[in-house]
Amino acid sequence: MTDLRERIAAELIAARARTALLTDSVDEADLVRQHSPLMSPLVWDLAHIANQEELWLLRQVGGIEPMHPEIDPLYDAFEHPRSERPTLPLLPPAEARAYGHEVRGRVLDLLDRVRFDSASRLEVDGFAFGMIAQHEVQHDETMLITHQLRTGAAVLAEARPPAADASGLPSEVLVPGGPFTMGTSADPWALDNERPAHVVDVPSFYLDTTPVTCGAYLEFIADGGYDSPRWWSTEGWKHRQQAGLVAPLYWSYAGGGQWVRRVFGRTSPVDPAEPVVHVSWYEADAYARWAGRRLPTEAEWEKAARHDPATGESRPYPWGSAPPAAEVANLSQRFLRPAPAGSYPAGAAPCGARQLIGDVWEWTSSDFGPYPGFSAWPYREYSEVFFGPEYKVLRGGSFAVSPVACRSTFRNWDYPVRRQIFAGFRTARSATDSGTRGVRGVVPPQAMEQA
Ligand code: AVJ
Ligand code: FE
Repeated sequence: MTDLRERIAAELIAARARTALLTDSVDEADLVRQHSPLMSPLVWDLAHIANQEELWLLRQVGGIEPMHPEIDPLYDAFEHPRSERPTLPLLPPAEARAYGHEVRGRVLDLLDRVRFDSASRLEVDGFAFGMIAQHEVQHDETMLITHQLRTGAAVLAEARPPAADASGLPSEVLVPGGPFTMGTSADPWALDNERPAHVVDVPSFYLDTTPVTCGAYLEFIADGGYDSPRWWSTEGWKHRQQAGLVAPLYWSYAGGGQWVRRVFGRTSPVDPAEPVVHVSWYEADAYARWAGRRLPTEAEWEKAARHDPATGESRPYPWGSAPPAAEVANLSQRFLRPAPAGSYPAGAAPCGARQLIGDVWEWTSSDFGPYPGFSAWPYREYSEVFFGPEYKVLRGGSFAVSPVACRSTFRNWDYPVRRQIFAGFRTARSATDSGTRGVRGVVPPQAMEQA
């Protein structure tokens, strides 16, 4: 119990440190401004984080009376779309901060006395506390997305991940066919859409060893990929035309074959070794077809990330069950960009794939839907209301998410047109397909270097 209490306190405190950095690094005008109609003003996220923490921990777990019931509707994500939020009578920055501070003080008091009573499902294994820690770091990623959208002088420190040596890495790895356990019934902090564990038979396939790099993506651009409808789905081509897409979001052409990209207020040449980020599902899908390949299904992605052929078991992370350390994955906004392809050999999966956790969210070909036996918990609006073909699943987490909300079973979802999220992708092919395109040669799995 002491361990659980300490873990919860540590997760909540770490999340709040990041929230504070993201909201203290800009001035008041910047906090209340809407930087894009796709995003809330940062001051909305700040009070929404506090309001959810009050709702679930103080009211539901603690049985404590609402502190300011009149503000609840302002911070209910379903009452007001993001585009409307700047017109609401939101708490000003100082009051939003004070509200968060007050709630957190009471939560830490509650944490000292809560008994994690088995009669209350929200309390068992500290689930509600884990859910709220995950909620805050998810909004820390949302707020970082807002930081990337904002214009003006850079305010976040630029820490760059070290260079990687990807030479000798095969371009793809084999994941042998057969059943594996997808989802989880055992992880106490897994969210409802990750449950329950169920067996899925996945035929043999090959998966890119690393996420697709800017260098590879530049070849697609140079080959006229954006101008050839043959690589695009019908919907994707329509969108490419309407939106005038020519390159990933934040890229601009500098002439002479050079592209530059803006990263948190600073512009620099596109790094060919870095995984591509800020592409829509439609662009990822078109690139994959151009490469003679396809996006992996969600089941393929998860099998590559956690199935251990030596034991037949599914593990929490590609490298096993130890929580993500700095040596295995690029998480927690430690660097504000993905690490070069081939980084993190210590984080490789048994199949040899690298960087499945962290760096960039990876688009999969799958629609967001319930697993067999799904039941909404603790509220329908976390996942269930989003199930359907209009959302595509992303896996693996980006450099912007924290370990508490990142694991091999974690599922994210968004519209196929979205590009402001930290999303990239890797490609796959069925073992029965040849996967022709020159940019992706086929290397026998035996030649693969195991980390
Ligand atoms: C799981 C990232 C799609 O940001 O909309 C935050 C997470 N849910 N507050 C989102 C979430 C409620 C959610 N995503
Ligand atoms: Fe939220």
